[in-house]
Amino acid sequence: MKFTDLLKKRWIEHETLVCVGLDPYPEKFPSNIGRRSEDIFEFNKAIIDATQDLVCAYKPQFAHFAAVAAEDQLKRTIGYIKTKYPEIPVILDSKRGDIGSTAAMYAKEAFEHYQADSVTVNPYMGVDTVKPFTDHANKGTVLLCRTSNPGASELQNLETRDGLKLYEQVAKLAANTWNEHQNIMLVVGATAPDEMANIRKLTGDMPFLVPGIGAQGGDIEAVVAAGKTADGTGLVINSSRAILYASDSSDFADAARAETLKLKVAINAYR
Ligand code: NUP
Repeated sequence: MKFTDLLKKRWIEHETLVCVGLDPYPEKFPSNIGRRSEDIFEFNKAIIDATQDLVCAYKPQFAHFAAVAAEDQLKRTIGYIKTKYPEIPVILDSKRGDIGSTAAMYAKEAFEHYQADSVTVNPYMGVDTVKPFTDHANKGTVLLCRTSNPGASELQNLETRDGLKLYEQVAKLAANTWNEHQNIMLVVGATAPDEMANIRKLTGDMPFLVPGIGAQGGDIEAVVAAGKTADGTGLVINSSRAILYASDSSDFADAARAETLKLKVAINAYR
């Protein structure tokens, strides 16, 4: 099934906009799991089994695996989701971006090697570097538009032509000329609700990946008000550390479930 259809089905059938981010820090794992890079899959599996009915997506972050030479653990994690819970879309967060010929290899890496349903991409190099991803019509391409980090406004909020900010130009291109296959989604940080409202005006019902809730302090009510679509969906609201490390003891999976449920209920209260 097409990535965007998987997502829509999940939003409706499971009444959830929550995405659990899989950002493994082995040194934070509970001692019953072990704290080696080889223990990452078992940790992720416990988190996935404990939260699968509460999420609309999972988002493994590539660097957290690659930094400890655990790419095999990433492949196993995505393979596990795709086999056991094939209806849950996986967003591989690797923020790729390069000239077209290399971008095609990054797309192959994400969609064929790792079997992700979508991948985060830096659009700064322009259309020829985005197209190798969007040409995979059934997969999702998640473009950085207005990120959640403290320095995001330094470049992304710069004024450009037609009175639009740089992030608004990205949103406009993404919603129009770049979106031939209707498979683009945008990263819009929870820490920037005003910008999110501007982006929503430019993009119709385009789905947003929203990091910045939880550990980064984004406000759920403001995010839902600024970003939801007319049917109360349109958002994939990610939380990583606040869920994964809710407890550092053997009850970590139960604690992760409780945090995920809390976030789901809090979001739904404002939809
Ligand atoms: O703008 C962005 N902000 C952000 O935090 C774009 C992202 N992809 N992320 C990612 O979301 C970040 O790399 C991390 O994997 C996750 C946020 O984690 P946490 O703050 O919920 O722990």
